[in-house]
Amino acid sequence: MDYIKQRLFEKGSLMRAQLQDLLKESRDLIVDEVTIGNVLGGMRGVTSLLTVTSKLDQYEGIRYRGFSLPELYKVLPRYNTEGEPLAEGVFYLLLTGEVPTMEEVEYMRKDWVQRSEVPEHVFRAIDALPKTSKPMTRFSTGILAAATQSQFQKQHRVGLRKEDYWDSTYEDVMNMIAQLPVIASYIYRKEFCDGEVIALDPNLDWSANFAHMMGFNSEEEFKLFRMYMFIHADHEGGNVSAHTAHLVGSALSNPFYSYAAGMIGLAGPLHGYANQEVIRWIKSMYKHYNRTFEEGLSEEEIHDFVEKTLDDGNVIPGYGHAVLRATDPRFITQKDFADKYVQNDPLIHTVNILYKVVPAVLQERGKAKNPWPNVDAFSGSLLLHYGIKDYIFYTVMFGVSRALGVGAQLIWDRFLSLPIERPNSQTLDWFTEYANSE
Ligand code: FCX
Repeated sequence: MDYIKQRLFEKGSLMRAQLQDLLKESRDLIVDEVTIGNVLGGMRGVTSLLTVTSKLDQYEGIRYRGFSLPELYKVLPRYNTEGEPLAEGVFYLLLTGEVPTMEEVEYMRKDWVQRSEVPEHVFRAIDALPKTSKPMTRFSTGILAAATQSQFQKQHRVGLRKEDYWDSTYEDVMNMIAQLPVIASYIYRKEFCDGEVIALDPNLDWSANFAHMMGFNSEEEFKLFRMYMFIHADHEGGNVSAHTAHLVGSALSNPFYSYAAGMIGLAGPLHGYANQEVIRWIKSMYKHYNRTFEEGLSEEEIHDFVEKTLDDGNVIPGYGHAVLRATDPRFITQKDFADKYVQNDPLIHTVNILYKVVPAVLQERGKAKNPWPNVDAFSGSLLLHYGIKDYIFYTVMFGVSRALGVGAQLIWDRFLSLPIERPNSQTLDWFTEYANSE
């Protein structure tokens, strides 16, 4: 058994015992109540899922294994003090709950490099899609096609024992994570560049390799990709992409299927497409005023367009959140990055004005529970600044990163033998009759 699996096995055995004790001692303990408002409100806030990798605090934002983003900057291995946390270390932490050493990060890096060869038919499956296919269609198709490698599926068919499910799930998740930047950059190069594919560099880390294979090779661009992959890696279990992957995995669908399903969920405008929507919306604002980014817009003009968007019955993309009730720390991390590395970018200037204007307008309207920006309000402007102009690709980048958290959780789902999910549903008449009977 390799080193990381050994660590996982030791930890996992203790957690299995913890879970069994919990079930034995406290199976009937009530942790939450469910109202009709919850049922009709997307189960918002109802505690009903077990996620080991991360927890979202409504004011402080995401914590990976208890560490906030600023704390992770201090503890996770980086190539130098000015650098960004390495994805290999993020995954190690999410998976094992332990902060890795640089040696452990290097072990993971080499392991992913070795697992990065994508079967040829994956590219053929992507190529077979019509030209009109969106990048997320290509990406999820690629992941599904890669499922032919699934060791979990093969072993399950020949009678794998339940307590061993985690082992081949681990192999699948590791292979999938290693291959995602190759698949994603293939889509990017084919669709938005000259079609020339760039080979993986075995000396680079996972995030920098993604940048390299997309065609970005400066140290600053590597830092951008490391930061982006780090902040998007996980957001606890109830968001659409993470929950979908967990749900589909609960039917013992293999990790490639489960993750591809999660990616289809990420492709909604209220979730992972919001990073594209932000840029599309800002462009539409400039078009409305017939102005270029360089010519800029005044605070008043931006304010009026925000009001107009709401009056037209649309949401302001990049603002609001189902859980957060403060500015998303992932927004702050990106703003800090921009403040440090980017000077005089007109689009980023607009994003900063929006940060001044939008919360007050949303507060005045009194509808959105959270008037503050989320991660998507900033990410597109940074990517655009560094030359990733085709914003319909942004959600694919988000998706590559999210594999770190969701993949780690899938391994734990199988380690802890979490059962198939099957909440109860009732008809509208049932709810009405129930309400009338009370
Ligand atoms: N602009 C305008 N109205 C908004 C709003 C926004 N940014 N955010 C919320 N509202 C509205 C809702 O549409 C809802 O109106 P309704 O009662 O007429 O349906 C009302 O305020 C209450 O919604 P609220 O409870 O605050 O928010 P939800 O939990 O229902 O929805 C999302 C959360 C994120 C979906 C919502 O804030 C939104 O649509 N934001 C814009 C899209 C976006 O940025 N999504 C990315 C979120 C995140 F980062 C991610 O998951 O990737």
